Amino acid sequence: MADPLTPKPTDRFSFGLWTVGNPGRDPFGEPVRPRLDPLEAVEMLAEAGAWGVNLHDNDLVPIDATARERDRIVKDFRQACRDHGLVVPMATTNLFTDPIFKDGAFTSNDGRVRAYALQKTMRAIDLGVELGAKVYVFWGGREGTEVDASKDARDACRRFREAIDYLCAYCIDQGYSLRFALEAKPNEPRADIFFPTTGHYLAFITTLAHPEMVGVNPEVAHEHMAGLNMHHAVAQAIDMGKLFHIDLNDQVPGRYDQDLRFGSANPKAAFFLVRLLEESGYEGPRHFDAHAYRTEDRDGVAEFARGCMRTYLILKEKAREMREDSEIQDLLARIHRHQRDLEDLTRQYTKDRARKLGEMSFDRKGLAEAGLEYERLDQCVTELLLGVRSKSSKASASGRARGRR
Ligand code: GCO
Ligand code: MN
Ligand code: MN
Repeated sequence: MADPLTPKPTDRFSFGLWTVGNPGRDPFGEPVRPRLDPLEAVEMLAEAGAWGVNLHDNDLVPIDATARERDRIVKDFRQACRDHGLVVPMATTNLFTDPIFKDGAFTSNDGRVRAYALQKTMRAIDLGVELGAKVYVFWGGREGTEVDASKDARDACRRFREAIDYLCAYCIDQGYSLRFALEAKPNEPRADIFFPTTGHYLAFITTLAHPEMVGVNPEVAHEHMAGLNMHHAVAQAIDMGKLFHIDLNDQVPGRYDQDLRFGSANPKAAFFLVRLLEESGYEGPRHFDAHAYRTEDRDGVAEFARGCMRTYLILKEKAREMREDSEIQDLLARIHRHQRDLEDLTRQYTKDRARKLGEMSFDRKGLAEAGLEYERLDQCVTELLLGVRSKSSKASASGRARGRR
C-alpha cells in the first residue's frame, strides 16, 4: 500500500510562488535569504511532492516588463511546469506592492488608480488563463483605511462590487471559465481592511451581478486574526456551495500576521479543518499560503514545504482513526439523539405540524439534567491527536462507557 504520508497529485497540494519564494523580510529587518527564482521554486515544489504552483502576476512577470520579456518569461515558466509535472490551479493579481496602491486598488478614492487596477487585473486574468488556472483569487490587501474620514465605507462596497461585476463580465466576454474566490482579512497591511471575514464576503457575493461565478478563499491565519473559528467559517462556505479555494497556514490570535507552517500553532484546529475538508467532499486545491521562519535557509524552506503537506496528511489519517475509533463513535451515537417523529414535525413548517407541536409537552427539567459526555469525547480526541490512544485503552474505555448506561 502507498505510504499515506507521501504527497500525491490527488492530494491537490499547491503553494504560491510567493510562499517558498519569501526572502524573510519583515518590517524590522532585511531579507535573510535570496528570493527564489520562479523556475527554482517549481523545481523545489515538485521535489517536495506538490501538485500545483500559484502566482500573482508580478511573482512571475515584473510590473515593468515589456510585452516581449513577458512572453519569454511565461514561456520558460510553462516549460518548467511541464518538465516538473506541476499545474497552475490558481492565479491572482498583485494589487498591493506597488506604491500606486498605497490607498487601495478597486476602492481607491482616485478614479485613475481604480481604472489602472482593473486594467492590471484583466491582464493578470489573461496570464492566469494562459497558464491553465481555474480559480482566480481576489485578496484586497490595500482595500481599507487608517483614516475613516478619508473614505465612505459604503462607497468602498459599491466600488468593490463594480470591479468584481466588471471582471466577471470580462471573463464571460472572453469565454474564460474562471471562477473567482474572494479572500478576507481583517487587517495588515491596512489598519482595517474592508470585508474583514469570510462571512462578510459570503454576504457580499449575494449582491453581485454573477454570484454563481464567485465564491470564497478562506485563510486560517485571517480568521484566527479576527478571533474566529476557521472550520466554522469554512463549513458555512461549503454549506452555501462557495468554497472555491482555501489558504492553509497557521496563526496565533492577537499577533501580527504570522503565516506559520500549516498546523504548527494550533494542531487541534487544523485537525478539525482537515477532517471537514476531507469528509465534505471538497475537491479544490489544498493551497498553503505560509512561509518558512526567517531563521531558515533554502533547505529550511524545503523542509517547511514538506512539513505543511506532511502535517495535512497526518491529520487526514487522524480523521480516519477517529471514524474507526469505537469509543468515539459510540459516544457520538449517544450524543446525537435523533428523534424521527419530532424531526418530521420540526424540519419544515406546515400549519398542521405547528398545531401538533404546539400541543406537545416536554420534560424541560429532565432534558436538562443529563450530562452530555463532552469531557470524555474531547479527551478521546485529544489523546488520539497526541498519539496515545492504543487499541487496549480504546477497548477498556468503551467497556467503561457501556457500564455507565
Ligand atoms: C496575505 C494574503 C496573501 C494572499 C495572496 C493571494 O496575508 O498576504 O494571505 O498571501 O493570499 O495575495 O491573493
Ligand atoms: Mn495571509
Ligand atoms: Mn492568503
